[in-house]
Amino acid sequence: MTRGRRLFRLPSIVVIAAVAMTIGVACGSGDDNKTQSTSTPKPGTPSITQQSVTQIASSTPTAPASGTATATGGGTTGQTRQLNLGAVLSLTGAAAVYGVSQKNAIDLAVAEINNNGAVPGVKISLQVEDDASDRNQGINAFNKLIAGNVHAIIGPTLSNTAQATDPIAQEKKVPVLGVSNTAAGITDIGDYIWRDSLTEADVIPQTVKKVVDKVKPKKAALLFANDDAFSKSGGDTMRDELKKAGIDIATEQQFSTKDTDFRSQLTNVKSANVDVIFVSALTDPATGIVIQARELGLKQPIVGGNGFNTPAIAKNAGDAAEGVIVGAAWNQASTDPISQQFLKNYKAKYNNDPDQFAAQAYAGVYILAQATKNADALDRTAIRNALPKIKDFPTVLGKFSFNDKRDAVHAAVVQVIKDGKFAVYE
Ligand code: 1QQ
Repeated sequence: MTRGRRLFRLPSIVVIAAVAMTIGVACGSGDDNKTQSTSTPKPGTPSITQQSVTQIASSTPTAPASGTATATGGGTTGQTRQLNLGAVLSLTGAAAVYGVSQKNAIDLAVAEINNNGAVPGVKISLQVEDDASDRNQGINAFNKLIAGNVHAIIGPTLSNTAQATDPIAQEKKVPVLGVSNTAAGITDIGDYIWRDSLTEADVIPQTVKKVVDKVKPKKAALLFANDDAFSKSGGDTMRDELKKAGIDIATEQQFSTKDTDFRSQLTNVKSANVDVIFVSALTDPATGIVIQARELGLKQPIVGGNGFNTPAIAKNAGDAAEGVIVGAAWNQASTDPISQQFLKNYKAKYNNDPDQFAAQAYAGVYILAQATKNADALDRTAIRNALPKIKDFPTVLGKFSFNDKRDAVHAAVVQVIKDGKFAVYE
């Protein structure tokens, strides 16, 4: 029976999403440009004043909501549920390139849902808080949103911050959906903590396998930041997977996320004569390492972890970034109609391409809206309890499910930077 319903639901949701998103391009600009212009720092620009933005749901749908409700066979006739959604994002600070991309995508999804009835029966009131890429600011943002009665929180951008914020939400029984946390152990914090972001442990085995097939390395170097939860966890996973593949890790080098000069570590890498260089780092150190490695004459393939999944790497490292390999949860080459439509709508609204972080954040809004629709009641616990029912749910990331550890299940892709863009590494 579940299967029958699913088969019925799949095509109609795809069609509705496509229709709603098309309308979204035409009418989703006014409101969002306002929040957009108040809260979008230039990627990489440090220390812009911390942001807090509230975007209240528009009450007048512009799409034929009754028609879409009939088409899904959804059970919410007449009554609209308002999901009070909080988002804690790194709009400033070291992780701003990821957070700004996430905010853009969340605004797009909220506009589609509020203005076009993309999830019939659900509207969203969105409150975005900037955690400034900092644990303490993240804690303040979580406390503020929880006291303000949000039903659920998306974020925070960094695993490093999630380690500090998520126990607060768990204690207060507020569901959290991480959309970019990839470190090990985040969902172990408790049964209110979920994520739609594939972990490093999900993605890196596939990346290593591809690199082994194509590069056939015998010796590797491993570099990672030792003061960031994601960077350390990614480094651990890379080490495990390289060992499993029988590759000798000839040298391990550590650095801090704030470092800008990696020449001593890279000089050690140079004398180790390796075949491939693995790097687990956030965008700024990742960019510095790529540039300085090439300056020092290191020509080996560089393989990054999730921190490399931003166009900022190619933009800021230029030619030095060509050939960099990174596993991801999404690539714009996906032929999935939801993905194609998302790409079109995002480009129309923001005049640039979305990245993996945008796709995951966009999927996160739809997942929480769908859970709100399916929930037995409109409250935190009911929404949390509806999350396990998200199974083979059509999203921009492909068919999406949660596993029994509340982590994401969907296909991953290995990418390579080619002509300044992420192409599929084949
Ligand atoms: C994490 C990450 C970062 C690269 C996300 C922005 O994966 O902190 O978990």
